[in-house]
Amino acid sequence: MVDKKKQKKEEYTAGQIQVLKGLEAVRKRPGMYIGTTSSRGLHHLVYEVVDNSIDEAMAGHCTHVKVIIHEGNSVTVEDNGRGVPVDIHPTEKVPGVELAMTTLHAGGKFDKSTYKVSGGLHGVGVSVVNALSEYLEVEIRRGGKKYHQRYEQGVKTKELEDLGKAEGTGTLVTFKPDSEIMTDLEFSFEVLSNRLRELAFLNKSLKITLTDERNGGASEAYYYEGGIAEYVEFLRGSREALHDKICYFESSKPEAEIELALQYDQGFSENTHTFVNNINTHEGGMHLTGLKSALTRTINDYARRNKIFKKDESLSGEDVREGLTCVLSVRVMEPQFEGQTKTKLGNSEVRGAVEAAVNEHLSIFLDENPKAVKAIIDKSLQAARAREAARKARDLARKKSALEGGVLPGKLADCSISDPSLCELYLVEGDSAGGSAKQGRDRGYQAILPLKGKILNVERLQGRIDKVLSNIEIRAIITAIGGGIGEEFDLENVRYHKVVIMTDADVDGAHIRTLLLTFFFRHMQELIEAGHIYIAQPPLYRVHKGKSDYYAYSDEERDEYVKRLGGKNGESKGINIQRYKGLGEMNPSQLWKTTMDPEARTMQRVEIDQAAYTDKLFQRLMGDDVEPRRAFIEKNAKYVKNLDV
Ligand code: 0RA
Repeated sequence: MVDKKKQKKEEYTAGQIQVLKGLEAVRKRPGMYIGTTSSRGLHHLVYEVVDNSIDEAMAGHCTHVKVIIHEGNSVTVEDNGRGVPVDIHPTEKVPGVELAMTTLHAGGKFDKSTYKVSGGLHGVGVSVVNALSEYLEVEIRRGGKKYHQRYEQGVKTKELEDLGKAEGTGTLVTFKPDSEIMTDLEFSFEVLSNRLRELAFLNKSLKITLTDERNGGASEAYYYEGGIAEYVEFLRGSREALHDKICYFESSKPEAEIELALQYDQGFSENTHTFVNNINTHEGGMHLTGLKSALTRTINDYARRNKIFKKDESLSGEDVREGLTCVLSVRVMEPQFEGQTKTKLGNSEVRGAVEAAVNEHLSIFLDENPKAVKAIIDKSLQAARAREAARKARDLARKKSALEGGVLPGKLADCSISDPSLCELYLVEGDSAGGSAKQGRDRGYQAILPLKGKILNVERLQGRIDKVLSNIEIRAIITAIGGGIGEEFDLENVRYHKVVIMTDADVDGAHIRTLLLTFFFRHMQELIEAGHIYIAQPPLYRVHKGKSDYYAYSDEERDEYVKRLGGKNGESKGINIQRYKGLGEMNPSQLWKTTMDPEARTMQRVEIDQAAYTDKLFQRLMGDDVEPRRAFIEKNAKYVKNLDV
């Protein structure tokens, strides 16, 4: 005979065991769920919680999302949506909110009829955040009442509590990432603000606020009635517009909801950013393909119809995208994300939908804005001519290098093995540091290319690839790396899988580093995306006493070593502190030990986290406008405190 009461109890226990197993899996392998336990994963936790509120906004129920970074690095995300359901789930026998907080992928169980941020890059669900938090508290206002529950390391510390009467509806989640799991615990205001701003642009008329309660406090609010049209204006930044009116439209098709904004400027780069359900599709995909075909076709058709072309002229896709700032945002019910980073839209039906929508609305825009069209087509024709000139210049450069016997640059001290996956190329500022690096290196797999003087600022020469190629230092870098540049860049031919920028820790060094990064970003972006670009981290100090030698990479570390050697500050007890102003102050063996030896060095890998943001950054740092650069350097002065200003 089966005892009913007992059976029920066992069911509950089995459910609990499932929950614990699930959370345990997350805590055991956090990387599987959030990528990393370092800074990137840490911020991912916030996005995961925010995404739920954004989903609620996309469903039309929420107008304001508040994010607060508290002292001690806990974070609150609050929205004025409907509130997470609190009623007991019919089969699981726990409140809806508890289910959401403790079961993996529970998000979709509630509500399938709306677009979701989840399912793409993030979308692992808030239960993962819960599992990876020292504590998480949730507060819900719903049905005239307020509810509260608390969890520690994903496990509830009490049942959902009814706190009595309350007005309005909404959800508030506060969590503190668990220091037993996360290796980074410090939230970056800047990182969060960039993503939240992006989300506000993508969800027009949704207000997102970010408050930092730590040291002094700061607060920003993002609210854009114009949505991605305002995003385009923001992204264009200081580049001068070619036409005043931004082309903007929304179109609802069975396959997708489509929103597009674009504007041309006097610059030469293309800045197209595509999103699917608020996720940046870095690798593009079907929606982007549809957009590109429609753009090329519509502009060519217009020019032909209006007899703007000379007889056999036509414009290529690249020609019509030069100087274009464009944001395409689509909402798809069941997005298929493909590609290496799962940021490529695979749904083929979306391609035709986007193509048709862009054909239709761009034609209308062109017909209604004759002055804009003229400027756009003139510019595209110039692009076509410049492209032809560049092709000739490249041919010439190629022939020239053939004349030089296809040889590597004379200044390059190459390594002896040839497997790119094992090889490293150091780009070293100055001949003297270059000399030390040559002597100190492991010549088996480490190659050295010393760079003399200033590197060309390519940001001011966009579209002038011939000028870029005429610079000797840049040519040496291109030849040494071996993959070519721009549209012809081929990762397969790259000779080193680590290209390491090694500059002095002073203002000039920072400048050269930025110039090099600008060059890589504009002309070898794939090399950055493949994770092949690094920044060497030479020590800032040598702390020396008797036979002991310590190298410190920060002020804190220096103080730590001083303490370890029994001193209070630099002067005491025969401790000598040497501050390295340049790489040249280290002898070859010190340079090896501190900066080049894989066993001992730390290197920073360069990542393009937010291509839109990075584009703006280089615009500001390296473009023609002096003012934004000064503002940027002043704003970020705290990050350069270690530099020798
Ligand atoms: C599913 C159903 C309903 C609300 C939510 C999810 C919801 C989840 C989160 C997470 C953060 N904020 C949220 N706001 C809402 C309610 C469905 C209904 O009321 O009919």
